Amino acid sequence: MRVDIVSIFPEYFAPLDLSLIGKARAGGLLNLTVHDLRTWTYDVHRTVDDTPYGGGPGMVMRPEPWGEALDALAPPTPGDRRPPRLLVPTPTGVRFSQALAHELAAEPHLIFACGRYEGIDQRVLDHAATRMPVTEVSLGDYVLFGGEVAVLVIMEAVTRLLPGVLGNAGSLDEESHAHGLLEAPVYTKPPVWRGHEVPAVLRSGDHGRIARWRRDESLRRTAARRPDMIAALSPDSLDKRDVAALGEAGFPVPSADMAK
Ligand code: JD2
Repeated sequence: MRVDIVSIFPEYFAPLDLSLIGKARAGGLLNLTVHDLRTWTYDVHRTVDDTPYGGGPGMVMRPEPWGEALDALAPPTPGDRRPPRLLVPTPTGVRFSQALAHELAAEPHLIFACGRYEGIDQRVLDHAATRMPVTEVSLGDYVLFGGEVAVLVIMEAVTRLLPGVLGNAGSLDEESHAHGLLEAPVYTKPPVWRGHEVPAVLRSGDHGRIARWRRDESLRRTAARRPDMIAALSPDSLDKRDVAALGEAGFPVPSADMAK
């Protein structure tokens, strides 16, 4: 997969040299380049911002450097070749999710445009959309200073889905959001640490009881922390023990009598 990131703070992306992302890059699975937006400025001050039309606080990123950057990174696509997909982090975007990470991991070429200030002149995105798919994306309902951290998050989620990045050990089914429930807690040695014991069931060797315990913990956790995820469960994914576990977690299951 090819990835281009455009930002006025290219140094922000130093973490992408490390750990498994760095290894994916070194191994040729991920061809990632970070670009300084100011490469495409020509005034003596290398200006990237200007005052907003209509007034209001702050500054807006001017369109010209972005237009040139996108011309350089996404030249007119010859014939039937797929154009790159442009991702623009913004607090007004669609929510980033594991499902979107899977979509992005299947793309041959991603371009990330990192805004700062009050964001990028909307015409940049409108014009880009005449040439390539554009997705405005948000990490969540809080306000950051710019898009750089969002790109780090998205690249971490996407890279671990690329074929060959994870060994067989950490395969796809492991994802906390794949089953529609949060994962159960995890433990390692020693069996007692500062007076806290590893749950006996996990040391019992009884794989049936272990699976049921993990399922109960998943349900308990999800009910306590993510009631929205419980509400989204299809009733026929719950058996009678699931309904009992949810009941104990103080979560009345609608149509519990439907449970298998
Ligand atoms: C960004 C800003 C608009 C006020 C570029 C914020 C984001 N989940 C998220 N929260 N905030 C962002 C984000 C992303 C890009 C930019 N700002 C600051 N923009 C109004 C402040 C500028 C994501 N993804």
